Amino acid sequence: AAPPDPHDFLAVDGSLSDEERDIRDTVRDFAARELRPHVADWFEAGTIPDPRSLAKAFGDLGVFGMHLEGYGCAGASAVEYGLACRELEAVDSGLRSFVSVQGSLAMTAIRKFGSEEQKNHWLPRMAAGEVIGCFGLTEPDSGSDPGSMRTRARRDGSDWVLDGTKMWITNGSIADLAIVWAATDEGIRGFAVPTDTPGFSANLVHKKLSLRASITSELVLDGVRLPGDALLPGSTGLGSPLSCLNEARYGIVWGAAGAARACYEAALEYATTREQFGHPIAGFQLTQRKLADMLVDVNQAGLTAMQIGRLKDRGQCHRNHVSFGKFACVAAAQRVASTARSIHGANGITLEYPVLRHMLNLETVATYEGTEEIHALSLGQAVTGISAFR
Ligand code: TGC
Ligand code: FAD
Repeated sequence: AAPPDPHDFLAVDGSLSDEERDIRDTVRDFAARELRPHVADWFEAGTIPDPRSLAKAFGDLGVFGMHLEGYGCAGASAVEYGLACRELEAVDSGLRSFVSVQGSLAMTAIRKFGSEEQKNHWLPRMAAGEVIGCFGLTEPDSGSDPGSMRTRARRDGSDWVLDGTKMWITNGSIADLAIVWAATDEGIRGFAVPTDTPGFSANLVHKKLSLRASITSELVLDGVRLPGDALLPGSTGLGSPLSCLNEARYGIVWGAAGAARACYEAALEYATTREQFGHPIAGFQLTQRKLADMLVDVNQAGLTAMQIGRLKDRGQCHRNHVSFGKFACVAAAQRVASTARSIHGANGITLEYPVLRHMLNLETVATYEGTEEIHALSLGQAVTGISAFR
């Protein structure tokens, strides 16, 4: 057998179909051309300077809702969608987030729970990147426990009136459409809220030290009056938003594997070219141990993502599989990013190299879409049958 490729040690990519490889390469090329050259500046600026153009470019690339069927969506497989997430997050978690929130959260909520009219009205333009969506579940006092939300929707004749505050909402200030989850007399339900509706406002979150190449906002709903058909009619209870989260968490499984890969590759390159004590630092045993640890984490994360993707394409992916992947791959990526940063020495703390940027981003990735602790408890419950959430 041939010796392993340091960049695909377990030859997992060798198992990709031609179509899967094409999609991976298309997104990889786009990322190298359109994203990687700018991302450090965006991170430093703490924003995406021209999010409308970026949305249009993502739309043209075909990654918004690419795994959804119909309504202008590509109907790609789970593995194909995962490969796209991996390539995007190898550049920056904030860019994968942009795609996750649009496709796996906002569009998925409409695809799963929307009326035929809502699907026809919103999805084709969202797939094209002409309409930007956000997904408002979290509130200032309701994060891991979204069932405790205070945002309320009450009926007034045939209208709905929404009051409340959502917090930490990705793309909230630039969105045309907010999917807002609110408590009603019939439990938690979803609403399609055009952001130009009177009473709706969004405020940027400033001073973030993580996910800086991403726009994060507070949403304020102050007597937002909506017609009856703004309700997503298929949404029934907390399980509805949580089922959208499964889709976004699935993308994170792959994305984290991408961030880990990018950090490992940067560290390998740096270690072989940086010399101290008359030798490349890659020649020191301690550095080789770090590279070996990273190699294992990167490949195990890649295998985990691929296996969960294959299960998903066979219709056998349970939400506990997704929790396993989010828990395992994000933790692996955090270890790899931290080790890669140490290999870079002082250079590692700058934006000239990607490692600290990934390390900081992964603090968010470990927090959103269910914290590390929440997924640990989901796995604990899965294997013991005992819930330790409350
Ligand atoms: P619990 O009583 O367990 O469940 C309520 C109902 O929901 C069902 N359910 C799920 N359904 C689908 N998928 C899942 N993952 C589900 N988890 C639970 C459950 O079967 C039940 O259904 P039913 O019919 O019996 O009523 O609910 P709980 O209140 O005890 O909470 C469970 C817990 C803690 C696991 C859940 O609330 C949770 O996942 N918390 C974390 C919250 C979270 O992840 N928020 C993310 C916000 S969005 C975001 O972060 C976007 S980041 C941007 C980006 O992705 O880039
Ligand atoms: P808390 O729930 O208050 O948790 C604080 C700590 O307590 C954590 O360590 C947690 O694990 C721990 N904890 C909580 N409950 C338990 C328990 N039962 N057992 C043990 N430990 C526990 N939300 C959206 O709805 N839409 C978005 O687009 C979105 N984008 C985001 C973007 C960014 C950059 C960030 C940082 C967050 C985003 N979020 C979004 C919010 C995110 O989903 C929440 O931050 C996350 O769910 C955690 O909630 P919290 O921050 O309120 O923490």
